[in-house]
Amino acid sequence: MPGKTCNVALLGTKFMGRAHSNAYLKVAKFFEPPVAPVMHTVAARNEAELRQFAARWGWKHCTTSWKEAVANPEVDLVDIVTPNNVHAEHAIGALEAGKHVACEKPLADTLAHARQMAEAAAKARGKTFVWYNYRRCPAIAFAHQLCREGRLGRIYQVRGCYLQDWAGPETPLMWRFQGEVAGSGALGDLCAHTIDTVRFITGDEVSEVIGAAMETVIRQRKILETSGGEISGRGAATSTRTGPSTVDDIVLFVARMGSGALATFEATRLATGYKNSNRLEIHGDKGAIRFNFERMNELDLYDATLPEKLQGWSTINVTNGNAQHPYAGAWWPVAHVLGYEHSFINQTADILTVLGGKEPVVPLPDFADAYKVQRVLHAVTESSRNRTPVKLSDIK
Ligand code: SOE
Repeated sequence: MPGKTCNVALLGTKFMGRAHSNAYLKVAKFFEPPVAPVMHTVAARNEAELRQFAARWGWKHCTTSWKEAVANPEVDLVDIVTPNNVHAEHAIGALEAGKHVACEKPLADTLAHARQMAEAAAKARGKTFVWYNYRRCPAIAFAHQLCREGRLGRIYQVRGCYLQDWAGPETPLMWRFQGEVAGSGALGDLCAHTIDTVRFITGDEVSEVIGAAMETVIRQRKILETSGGEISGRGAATSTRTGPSTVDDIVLFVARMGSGALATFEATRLATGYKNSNRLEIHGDKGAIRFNFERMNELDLYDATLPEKLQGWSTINVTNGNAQHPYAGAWWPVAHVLGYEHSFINQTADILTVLGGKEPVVPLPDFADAYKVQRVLHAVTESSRNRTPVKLSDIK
């Protein structure tokens, strides 16, 4: 890393572009990363939107050519927030250009693309990172630490469910509903987070998908055409045309973990009434944890090693810097809580820490690690399609 700065090129704008831009802007205000980010270039296809985005967030340069951004010798880190089906092209191009690469989740739309990314990363000079940002909600990072300390003991059972309700019949045919772009629906968009979080906290891997069901409930969605004829994700319908949604709105599966624990996973964008309820429960012989992102600063802990008369669920507000709660020392006094955007700022601090040759607060997923999640996504899809169990040992 030349000097103590890292020139960042962001590929893509929209929701994750905003979350990442905000993180680059804020990180050095709250952390002392060994390498400071420079918001060097942002690339996107729609020039008018791109210029407005660059000006609003303070990106120095903008280009409609991702290849130009990736080839720029001044760029050190390429950050990919484009749709899933171009993650591989963008990431492999950046790795071959000698860059470090950060990529939004899931790693890719398909197992084949994800494998190409992992193989390219294994040969490349640059480091790789994947934005499984929920690892950096302090309560989840704390659960990781507790589990690794042995506080839960032998894990019996895991229960993860990620519930949203924004994908009803009125939601247009965005790229997230086009299988050839997204790869999958609730599975890759939401369940990928849960699978990664379970792996992260327990240190265990899914060894078998025992059974899975994936459902496309809403099969036709309105096509919103922008002036450029693109399919937009928002605004009033400009046509009565509809197109096929080819992804899962709901996914459920039962899995066996390598330790022998049984796990149930659920992800849906049709859970009427739930907006972003990313929940996890892990039960062991010494204790249990409960997490719900809608109360993201809190972790519920059950200590089964206490005398029975003292046992009960305790709710820990994981914001106490004096107690060395992860990331808490960088933020506000205890109980002055954090939000969604802080998970991205915490991750940006860890990425810059690793680029500076130091250790992150908790492990960061690279392409090889995120490929393990993609193998589970593929196993779920195969199990649902064929209505059979799928062992992960059968998936390269
Ligand atoms: C939409 O489902 C979404 O933005 C996901 O893509 C994100 O990964 C999740 O953090 C919030 O919901």
